[in-house]
Amino acid sequence: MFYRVSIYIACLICSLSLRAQFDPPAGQPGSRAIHADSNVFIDWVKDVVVKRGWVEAGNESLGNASYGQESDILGKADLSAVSLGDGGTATLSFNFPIWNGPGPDFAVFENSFSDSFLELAFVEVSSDGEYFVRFPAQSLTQTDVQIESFGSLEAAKLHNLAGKYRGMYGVPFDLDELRNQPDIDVQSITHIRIIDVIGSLDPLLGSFDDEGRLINDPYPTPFPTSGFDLDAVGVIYDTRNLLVPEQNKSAIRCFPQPASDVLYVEFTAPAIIESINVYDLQGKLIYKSNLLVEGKLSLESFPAGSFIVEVSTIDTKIRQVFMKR
Ligand SMILES: [Ca+2]
Ligand SMILES: [Ca+2]
Repeated sequence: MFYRVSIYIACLICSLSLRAQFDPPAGQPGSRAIHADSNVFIDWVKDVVVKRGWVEAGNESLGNASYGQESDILGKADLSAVSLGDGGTATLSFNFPIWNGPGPDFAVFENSFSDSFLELAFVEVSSDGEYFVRFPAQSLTQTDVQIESFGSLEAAKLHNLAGKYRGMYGVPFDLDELRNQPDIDVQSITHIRIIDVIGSLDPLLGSFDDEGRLINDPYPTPFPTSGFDLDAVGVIYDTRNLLVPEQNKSAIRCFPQPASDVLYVEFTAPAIIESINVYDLQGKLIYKSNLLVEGKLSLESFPAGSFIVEVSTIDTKIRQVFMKR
């Protein structure tokens, strides 16, 4: 009896310590997933170099993963993807460097058909294409039983791992988490590297999270589609947000920063406004109007946080981040 009670308590402690603590699958309350159609994305991958991994890390005679081609990673997410294979990598570059704006700065898309069949990857960034820093990944999935080829994972047990949502929903990454890392500049990220997680529970083959836990994900997957399937990476902030063209430099100003009840939008040259949209950082449209009375946008109905205001005039469109206190 005592033995059974001890086992019960051990299991309880175990299940408590492995309790989900990160955000849930796309579409559920609190999910940080961002749909590919979201307005927050201003650009997508321009160039890619893929190094395929093995179909099965423990059986190299099966060769490399082969599904998809590099061009499938370019442009907007569309479910066409490249299978990286066990431990395979994709090194991505962009039209403009990515910078650390408020909230997530880019998002990684896999092509999973479900909320629970998840293949995972690490994400690293670089300011020179040579030296990369990894986002601190966390996996709270149990490590006693191997997730099989078509086994299930829970998104809420995964953090800072690409592939935690179904296809067309990007996993957001916030460069702010890496702002104190030496040898990269989070205001100028030129390359992103995606590295397949080898989900084996064999410590000689497997992959570890930031806290030294083995990451359990479907293994083996001895098919041409082995490993993480990289569809796309969407950019939320790049240096174009900072480099306003010379002729527009003082054309619009939003102040104060942070704002409380009112945000003033000031034009230094005559402008005919077509629309004013405000998005939250997940890309959800939360305010829409086609006029601005006395240059004021009332923020009374807005919660505290960061937002993107997008002002479209007849000849230009300007987006600026603002904070409400
Ligand atoms: Ca950020
Ligand atoms: Ca694609």
